[in-house]
Amino acid sequence: MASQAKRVKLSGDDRTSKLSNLKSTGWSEVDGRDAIYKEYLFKDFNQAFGFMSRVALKAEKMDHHPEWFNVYNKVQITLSTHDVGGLSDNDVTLAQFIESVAATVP
Ligand code: HBI
Repeated sequence: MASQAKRVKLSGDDRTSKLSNLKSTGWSEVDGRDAIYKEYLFKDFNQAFGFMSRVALKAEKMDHHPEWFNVYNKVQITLSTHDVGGLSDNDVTLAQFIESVAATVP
């Protein structure tokens, strides 16, 4: 499966470059963990849950799942690859997809 090929822990310049791009869109590194985090605020629960539904379908298709928390219009997302104990290209791909979905929410 494609996502298996991406389950290699990012390191070195590759990790630095990809993290830099993600940070430019508001993602941040998690203290004490090789993971990234972003919080999204939507108009209401309907928009938040619709966003989560779209991301969930992509996550299932990738076989790569976010750690997330939702209360009303807020969605807090942490991404890391459990199988390698840190960030992989799967997390980069899913973060980029998450950004693309969030950009479509009015
Ligand atoms: N999601 N974030 C994340 N990290 C994983 O390692 C992972 C996953 N979803 C499914 C999954 N791994 C399984 O495919 C493997 O544990 C077999």
